[in-house]
Amino acid sequence: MLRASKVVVLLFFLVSALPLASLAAAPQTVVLDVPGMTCQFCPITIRKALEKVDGVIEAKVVFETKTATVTFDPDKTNVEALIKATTDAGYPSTVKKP
Ligand SMILES: [Cu+2]
Repeated sequence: MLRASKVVVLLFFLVSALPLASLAAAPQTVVLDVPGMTCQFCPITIRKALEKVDGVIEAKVVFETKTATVTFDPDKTNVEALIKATTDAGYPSTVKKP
């Protein structure tokens, strides 16, 4: 009886620890300045390039402000990789200064 309850407690700890472990990699968001956009179709090219990067959760590219707002998993990718992706697509970018 005592041993069985210990197993239950142990299982409870294991199960409750799992969501905490996945929370450790909280998504990050970065805003990139992409000054090379020249028309309404440039954002589509840039968005597709960013979404190809493993770890990118969401990319919003706005022509009017010439910015790309990217949400990504910091365990899988980083800002340097995002900048490389837009640059390789023909649109060099930099981290937007607040
Ligand atoms: Cu264009």
